[in-house]
Amino acid sequence: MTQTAAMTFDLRLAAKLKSRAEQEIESILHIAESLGAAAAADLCSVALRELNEEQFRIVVVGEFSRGKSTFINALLGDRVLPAGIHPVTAILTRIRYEDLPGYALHYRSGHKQSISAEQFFNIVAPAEPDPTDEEALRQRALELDEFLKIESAEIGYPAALCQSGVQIVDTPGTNDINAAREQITYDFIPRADAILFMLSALDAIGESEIAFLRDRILKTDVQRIFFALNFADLLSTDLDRERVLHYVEAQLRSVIDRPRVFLLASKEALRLRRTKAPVAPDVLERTGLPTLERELATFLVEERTPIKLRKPVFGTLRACRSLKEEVLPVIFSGQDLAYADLQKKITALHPEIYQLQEQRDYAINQFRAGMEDRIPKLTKELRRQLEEIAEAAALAVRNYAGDLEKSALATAIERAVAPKETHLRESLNKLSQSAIEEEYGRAEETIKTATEAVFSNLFSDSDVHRKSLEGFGDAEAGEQFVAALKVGGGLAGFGVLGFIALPFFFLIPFALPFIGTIFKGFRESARSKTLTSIENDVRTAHTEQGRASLRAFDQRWAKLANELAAKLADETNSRIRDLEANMETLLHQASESEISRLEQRTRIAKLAADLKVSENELLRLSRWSASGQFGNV
Ligand SMILES: Nc1nc2c(ncn2[C@@H]2O[C@H](COP(=O)(O)OP(=O)(O)O)[C@@H](O)[C@H]2O)c(=O)[nH]1
Ligand SMILES: [Mg+2]
Repeated sequence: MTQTAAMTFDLRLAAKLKSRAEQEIESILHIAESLGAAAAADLCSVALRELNEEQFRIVVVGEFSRGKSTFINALLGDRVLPAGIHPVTAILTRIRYEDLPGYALHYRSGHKQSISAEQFFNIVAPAEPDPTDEEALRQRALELDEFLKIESAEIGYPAALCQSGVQIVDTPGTNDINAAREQITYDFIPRADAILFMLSALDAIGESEIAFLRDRILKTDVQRIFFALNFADLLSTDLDRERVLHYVEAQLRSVIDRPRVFLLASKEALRLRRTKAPVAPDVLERTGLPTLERELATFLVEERTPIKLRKPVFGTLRACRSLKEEVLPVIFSGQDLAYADLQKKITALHPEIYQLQEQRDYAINQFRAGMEDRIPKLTKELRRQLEEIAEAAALAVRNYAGDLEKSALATAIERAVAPKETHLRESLNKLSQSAIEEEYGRAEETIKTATEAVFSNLFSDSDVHRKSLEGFGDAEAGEQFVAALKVGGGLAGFGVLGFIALPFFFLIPFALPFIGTIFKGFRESARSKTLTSIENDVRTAHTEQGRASLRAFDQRWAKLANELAAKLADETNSRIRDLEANMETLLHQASESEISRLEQRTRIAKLAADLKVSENELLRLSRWSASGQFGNV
């Protein structure tokens, strides 16, 4: 086991914060259950599940043979991934905790297949066939075809680091010209908690690496990047090491503020971690790995943990609010109402609920229609930008002045297209997001008004519930939290929608056409003829890709509308269920004798007090989240 890894990669504070949150959520869940408040209990259960599913995700990127896989192996303390493999067989691989090691492949068809470690190594790092053996070469070509059907791989591994909640993603080289495979890497970047950008201390940093950083990482808003200068063992003097470090830092500063750069000797670190004999700490320190691990851990604890806690904590605070504002007042007021009055009220509730259901259907229909109406404008914008991208790609070929060499030309196209593609995703996501916010917000408002009407009818002749509200109200703290969220979360002001922020790549699946298929008429001799034919092919390929993107956009939009409509229905239904359940609780309580009523009152008052304590704890946690001040946790 990787004892050393566990020690330098210390995530204990994160675990502590998490277990604090867990404890409070559990006690609020218990209170909700004791009060028979199903909707609030659901919110708490969901929050608990989210909390437990939260993992830190470290995504390792960089060009081929920078030592990405070797570095990951060193982190894990074992040879989990094959290193030194042929670029063609590099696939994105996720590694997470599992008691026993296990390997699986995910195919593009959606199929998942478990395989042995040996099979995995054979597929990803096959022995090179003898170039004179035709049968072996044919076999190899078949394997490669088969290989292209694989989308990604997944490894479960019993490493201490993973057990403490870290998932690691190994990505294929960023200079892979297989666009489909590259796309997967891009999809993972925005979802990373930390990005480890692997560079070589020998090559320092190249133009394509800067371009990748600028156009692919920084454009997605990911600022959490660590740079490692691997192969530091191959630099002979300290002076060389210093020099490379400073050079790379200076280069990086042109695109990023205060870059965090570390010298690293991954291969040596892995060797040391795998030796059975005891290793003096300073020997391992010299590989640079422990320093990097400490920095990563500190970053994950201080900057990512608060963000991870936010959603479950906020969900539970919503449950608290519902308990305080809806459930407890109803219960308290019920105790002061005569049984007969209550029955009357409950009978009167049926038509109210029926009306509420009608309002729900009305709001949902409005929402669907509104989403439909948005399509033409969004599609028009998408089409316009896709045409621009196709044109930019073609233009890059026309103006290409470099050597007539596939990968250089591909890089030129990529460089022309990448910023436009990023802009497309960003602007369209923004447009879509605000359209959805408006439509969803309108529907939510309709439902909210209708629900409130039911509540106020129910209690129009009694202000008991309002009084009890004052007793538990901690409105100020709640607002502070919401305000903190607005600042931190970017998207705000929404009840539900704030948390279904679209993933960056959700709406516009857009991949560069596979460059390899474009270079049909590639002949080094006839330069201008070749370029013209490539230009046409590039334009055609992009136009076709554009059509596919438009179709996919339509489909995803429709799917999203359906999902959100279902969510609206769910929300409303759970409010209705809650209302009905509350009425039942109320009736039940009214029928109890005076003495047990007194007992009940004491019991509920105690639950209410407990609720307040737990809520305050969560608010404290959420304020830490907003401020990053963990002080004396
Ligand atoms: N000397 C030296 N070799 C290394 C180091 N890290 C990786 N390598 C070697 O470099 C080659 C490429 O490493 P690999 O991890 O497969 O790179 P990847 O393609 O980025 O995943 C392998 O042969 C490794 O053994 C290092 O720090 N020092
Ligand atoms: Mg690799």
